[in-house]
Amino acid sequence: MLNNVERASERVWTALDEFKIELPSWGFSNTGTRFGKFVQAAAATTVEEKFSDAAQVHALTGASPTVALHVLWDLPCGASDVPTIQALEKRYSVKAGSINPNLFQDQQYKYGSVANPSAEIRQRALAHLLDSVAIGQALGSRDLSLWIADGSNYPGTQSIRNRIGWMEEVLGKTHAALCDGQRMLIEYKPFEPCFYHTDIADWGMALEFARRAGPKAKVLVDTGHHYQGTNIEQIVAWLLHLGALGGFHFNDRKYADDDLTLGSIDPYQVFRIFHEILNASPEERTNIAFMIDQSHNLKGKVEAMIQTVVTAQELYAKAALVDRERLALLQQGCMLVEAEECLRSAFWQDVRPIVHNWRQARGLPVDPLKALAESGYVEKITKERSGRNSAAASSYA
Ligand code: PSV
Ligand code: MN
Repeated sequence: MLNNVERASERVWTALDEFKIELPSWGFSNTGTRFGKFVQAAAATTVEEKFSDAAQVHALTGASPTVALHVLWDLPCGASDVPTIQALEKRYSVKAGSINPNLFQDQQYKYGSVANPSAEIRQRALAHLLDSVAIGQALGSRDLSLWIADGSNYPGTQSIRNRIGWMEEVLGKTHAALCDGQRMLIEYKPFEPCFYHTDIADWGMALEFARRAGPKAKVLVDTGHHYQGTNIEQIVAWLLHLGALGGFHFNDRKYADDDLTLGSIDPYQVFRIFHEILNASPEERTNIAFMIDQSHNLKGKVEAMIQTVVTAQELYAKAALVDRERLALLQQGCMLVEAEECLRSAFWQDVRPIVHNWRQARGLPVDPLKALAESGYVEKITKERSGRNSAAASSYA
């Protein structure tokens, strides 16, 4: 018979074994704010370097076997770049993960992409989506991850209603091209780059677009894409209830879409989100894509990614510690303080010793950040890449 402590440890180990989180290729390259970029000597300058960095994070954490690709940034020639990606998958033993079409950068998208008033531009946006579906199929990637930045900046300048129809039409056609096992995830964001209206502004709009597109369409929750004070775990509970939760883009924020390290501002919120996920059935959980969406302007990129994965594992482990049976009884009896304490006590428990034991048992470094520092990897890539990065820095001057 296991005692309570052993049972809790077992729950944490099971949770850690199943927890995988995808790395964003763009999190390894130089990115910045709209005011400028602080170029880092060690940042990845090619897709191969992004794979190499992702592989390093996975080797040290054992939790990130896939890397999300942004089509325009990582496959600039579209489907003809697929063999290059496949060769990198082999060389670095990390797989391509979600495929992210880019409908926000091209000059033609000034007034929108799939919701642009021009039928010709909408058609071009659809063509890019269909190319991205084909890339996903060629790479055997499950998820097409859509962030559509469309919207407008001033009242009266666009027909909100027309744009709903245009968006619906293109998403429906994209859904029709998906093969078995492929999904499309619809991400929402209330503002930025548009500052009056955004065509997919919240989870309700994303859900409705997903429902109308078809059963392979699900909602993607980016934790940085909400107004201050939004109860994100409630959105998560609803999407789970409706079988519509496709996945997450994890990051933290203090003000807007700040791209801060997961849990650096509000770890309790991440814990509450994970608590809702661990309340779901194991089947529901296997189909939730956990992805990081962070671009670090100041922190070292590989270091920040490892710190993020480790934080995610720790918060997931804490959520696994919650005594759900007891909590359910307390909730049923409206034992408010006891119920809250039951949840809080899991959050406040230091799970690091359990996570360390788990890492040791799985042949992983007990402290991945320390192992990175000792590996000499960052020094090596700094030497190899600094020339290219300083050339880029002078071109931004
Ligand atoms: C937009 O803010 C976003 O969250 C989308 O997921 C993009 O693909 C990503 O950031 C990278 O710019
Ligand atoms: Mn995102």
